[in-house]
Amino acid sequence: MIAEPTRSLTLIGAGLAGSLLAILLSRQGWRITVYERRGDPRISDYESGRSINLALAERGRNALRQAGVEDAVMAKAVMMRGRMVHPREGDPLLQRYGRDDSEVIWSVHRNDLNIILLQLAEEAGAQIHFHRRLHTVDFDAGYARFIDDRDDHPHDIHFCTPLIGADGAGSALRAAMNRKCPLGEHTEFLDHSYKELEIPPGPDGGFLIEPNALHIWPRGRYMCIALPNDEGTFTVTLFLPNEGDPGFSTVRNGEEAEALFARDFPDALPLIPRLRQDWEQHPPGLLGTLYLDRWHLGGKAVLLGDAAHAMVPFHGQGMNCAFEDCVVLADKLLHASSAEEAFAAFEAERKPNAAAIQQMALENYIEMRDQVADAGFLLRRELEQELQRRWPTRFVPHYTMVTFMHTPYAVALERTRVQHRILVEATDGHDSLATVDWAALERIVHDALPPLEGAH
Ligand code: FAD
Ligand code: E1W
Repeated sequence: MIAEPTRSLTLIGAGLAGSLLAILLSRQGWRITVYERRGDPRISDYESGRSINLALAERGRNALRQAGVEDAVMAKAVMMRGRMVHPREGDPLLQRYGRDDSEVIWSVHRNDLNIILLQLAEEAGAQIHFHRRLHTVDFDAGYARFIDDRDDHPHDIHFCTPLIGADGAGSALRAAMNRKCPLGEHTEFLDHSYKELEIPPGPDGGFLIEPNALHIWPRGRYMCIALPNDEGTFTVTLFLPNEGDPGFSTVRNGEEAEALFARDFPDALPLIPRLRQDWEQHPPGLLGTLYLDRWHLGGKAVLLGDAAHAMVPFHGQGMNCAFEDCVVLADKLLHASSAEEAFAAFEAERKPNAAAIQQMALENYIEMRDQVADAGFLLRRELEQELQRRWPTRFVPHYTMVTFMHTPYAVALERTRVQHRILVEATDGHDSLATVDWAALERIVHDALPPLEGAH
C-alpha cells in the first residue's frame, strides 16, 4: 500500500479512459485531479454536435461494472447481434457474432458515455479542470504548463504527484516524457483514412435499416460500416485508401463521393441525405498504430489507453482495451508499495496484450474488407462453429475470445494462430464439412488447445 501523504495523482485527459480511471481511483481513496483540454461536455453549448458511436464489448463492460456505471451506460446502448453484410448485389445477410443473445456487442455514444463517466468521477470526489490543455512538463521542478485554448492563456501548475497520461493518441504527456527520456516511440500510419457520415431517422422517427446489427459493406480494398444510435440514426464510416482509385486523393469533393456511393454502395446512398455536405465539412481521419518501448518514467509518469498504444479501429477494441488498462492500473496502484512499482507492473502486464490487440486489429481490416463473403472463409467459419460446438472449452473462435471473454489478448492471439492452422489444414481441398475426419480433428484439437479459462 502506498503511504497516505502520497496518495494523490494527477490525470491528463478526461476522455474515456481518464474519466473511468478517475472513478476507480477516487473510490480507492486517492485524491484525483484531472486536466482536460476541451470544455465540459455536460454544458449545453459544447462544440461537437455530431454523434459518434463506439462498439462496447465484454472487456469494456467489465471495467464499467467494476466502476459501478454499467447499468447507466447500458440503458442507452443499442444491441448489435452480428454483422449485417451488404454485398454489391443481392440482399444483406446477418452473420451472428456469437451463439445467442448473451454474445452480442453494444453501440454507445462517445459523448453520452463520457458525460456519464465524468459525472460519476466528480461524485466520487475527483476534481476536474476543463479548458486545460497540457503543453509542457518540467519534471525536475514539478511544474506543468497548461493552455486555455479559448484565450491562449498559459496556466503554470505546481505538482508533487505522479502524472497519468490518458490524453489520447496525440498525447502531450507522452511528448513531455519523451523529451525527458526517450520512450522508443514509433508510429506506423495506415495508408487508409476514414470519413464519418450520418443516416438520419426515418419519417416515423424509427431506424431506416436493421437497428440491432453492425452493418458492413465490404468492397475489397475498402469498406463502409454503420453503427446504430439510440435516437434512430446511424453513424456511417467509410474507410478508403489515401492514394489510388477510389482513394481520398481521387475522391476530392462531395460530388465525387456521391458518385463513389452510387457505384459501390447503391443501397446506402439514398439513406445519407447530407453526404455531400458532410464529406466537405469533415476532414478525413488518420489511422495508425503507436508503439512504445516504455510506458512509464520511473514513478513520475505513466501512459495508458491510446496515449500508450493507439491502434487501428478494425476490431472495435481501442476503448475496450483502454478500459481494461484502467482496471489493471488501479489494481496495481492498490497493491504496490510505490508508484514506480505499480507503473512497472502495469506496463509488464499490459504491453504484450496491447501489442497483441494492435496486431489483431490490423489483421481484422483485411478480413472485414474482402474475406467476409469468400467461399473458403465461409467454410472455415462453418468448421470453426462446429469445432466450438463439439469442444467448447478448447476451440473458442477468435472473435469470441477477443469480444466476449477476458482472455488476455496475447493468449487470444496465440490460440488464434493455432486454430487458424487447424482450420486451414482441415478444409484444404474440401468444399463442404461432409468429408472432414472428425476423429483426427479431435486428437489435433486436444493436443494443441488446452481448456481455456472462462470458456463454456
Ligand atoms: P481519448 O478518448 O482520445 O481521450 C483523450 C482525452 O484527452 C480527450 O478528452 C482529449 O480532449 C484529452 N486531451 C488530449 N490532449 C490533451 C492535452 N494536451 N491536455 C489535456 N487533455 C488532452 N474503440 C472501441 O472500443 N470500439 C469501437 O467501436 C471503436 N471505434 C472507433 C472508430 C474510429 C473511427 C476510431 C478512430 C477509433 C475507434 N475506437 C473504438 C477507438 C477508441 O476511440 C479509442 O481507443 C479510445 O477513445 C481511447 O480512449 P482514451 O481515453 O485513451 O483517449
Ligand atoms: C466489431 C470501427 C469498427 C468497430 C468495430 C468493428 C469493426 C469492424 C469496425 C469488428 C468486427 C465492433 N468490429 N465486426 N465484425 N467482424 N469484426 O466487432 O466494433 Cl471497422
